[in-house]
Amino acid sequence: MTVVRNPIIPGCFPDPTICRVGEEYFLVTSTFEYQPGLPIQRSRDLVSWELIGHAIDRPGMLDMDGMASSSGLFAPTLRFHDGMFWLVCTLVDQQDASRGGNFLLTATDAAGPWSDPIWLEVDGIDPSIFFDDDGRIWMHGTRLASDPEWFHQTEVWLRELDRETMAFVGEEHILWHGAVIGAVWAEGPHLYKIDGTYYLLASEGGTEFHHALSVARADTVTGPYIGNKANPVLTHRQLGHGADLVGVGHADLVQAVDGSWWSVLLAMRPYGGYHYNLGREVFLVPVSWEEGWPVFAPGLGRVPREVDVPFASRQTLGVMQGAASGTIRSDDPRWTSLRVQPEQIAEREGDGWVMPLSPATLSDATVTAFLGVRQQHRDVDVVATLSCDLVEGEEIGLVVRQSELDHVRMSMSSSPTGIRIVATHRQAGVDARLGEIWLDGVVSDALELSVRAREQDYELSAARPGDESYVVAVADGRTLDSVATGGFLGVWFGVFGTSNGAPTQSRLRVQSFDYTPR
Ligand code: 6LW
Repeated sequence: MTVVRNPIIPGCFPDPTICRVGEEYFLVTSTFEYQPGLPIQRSRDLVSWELIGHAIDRPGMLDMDGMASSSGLFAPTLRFHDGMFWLVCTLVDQQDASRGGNFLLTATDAAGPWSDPIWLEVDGIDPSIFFDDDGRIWMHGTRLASDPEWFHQTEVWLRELDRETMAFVGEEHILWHGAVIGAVWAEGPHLYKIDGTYYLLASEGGTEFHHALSVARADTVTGPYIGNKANPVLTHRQLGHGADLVGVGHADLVQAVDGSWWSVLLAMRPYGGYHYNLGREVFLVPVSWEEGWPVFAPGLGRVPREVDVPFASRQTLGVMQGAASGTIRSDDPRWTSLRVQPEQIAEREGDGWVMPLSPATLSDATVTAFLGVRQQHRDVDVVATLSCDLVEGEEIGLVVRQSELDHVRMSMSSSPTGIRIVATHRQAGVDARLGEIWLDGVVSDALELSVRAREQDYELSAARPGDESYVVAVADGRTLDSVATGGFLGVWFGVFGTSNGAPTQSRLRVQSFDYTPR
């Protein structure tokens, strides 16, 4: 027995999609307003994952400027066919439906380079792509039903894609509205052909508490698709809000090298009440086949916290799977920025960064001077060593971020009487002061800002390196998760610098950034 812990990838990595190429597995997740976008992770045992690149990793691939938080890159699908990786995804602007759309990228190496986006003439979200064994390519996805019978009824559509022109051909087919009458958001569809039968896997109920996984099958790709009598085949919604895992859904299937079947899916781990600050994380579930239907977590019917993965490498056990730990150097692929690539707003300098301050602030849904990483552990210490020759009106600092509307930021500014450090809680777009301290000196000397997260307490403090540290405020994390704020994301820790609207020449030096799980 080789027992591994779920989640296999902690932190905000929603909507996992997976494919296998030979002995390697590749997995991609949604990234919304963060860039680089669509992280590509690779594994040889489904358990230990390495971030090898991002599909959206160069300036100009997508225009996300002005897109509010939880807009941006939604659920992708990754497949390998004919010597090539195919990735389909949606760029969503929740405020302006005329922007974005569904697109396709290809690459011969999953680590990149990926092609520029090829835009597809179809609305909706959650595109997926299926390569039939007769050579035909079928795109599918979900969108609000054109003639709905209930609120937020959606339809899963299917249409053939021409390999040469990458354009749709033939008529469209509607395959599925969900397994349950009244089901909202039948989404995240994926088609497979297994032993001559076509299977449609889809989630429904919305990607929160009522999320559920259903399956249907057909003899021909265009249907009709008949739902499994056991639908929904996997959900935790019957367990109530006190369950250790909630929101199970958005699954993809993969057959391992040894012939066994597995599903990756998302779920959330609430703590400190019904709040899941780490966002939607990636879980691994064994799948068996009975009477022509997949059975998820056979004999259990729930997402297990421990999974026996017989082929998992023993070396990876006990290692923090897929997680950040220690100093995060500037060449680490886990760094993200908002709406543009990190290289567009900052320069690497040794292990750290130099980031020009931005007139835009963290409260603006635009490009701003921000660099951050996901919170992947409930209990963690984050310490940033920052310095800057600040001009009056400018601030640099550390933020615990959900969005431009909801975050807790600790800002330093300079004055003739010393350094002022203020903690501000922005909630639903309204700022409130949480705490304030003053230190002697100027900010051009390095200062350490830290967040000590223990369950839902986020303690913010400041210190001169090697000196006593002063607590500025303790924020309640229950105000920062998507249960409290809406949206699709988990919490990020980041550094920022703003001139609050004024022209600026100032540059923030991020000398170091440590992330240490406790
Ligand atoms: C995604 C949808 C969903 O497009 O949430 O979990 C949406 N499912 O399929 C955003 O992640």
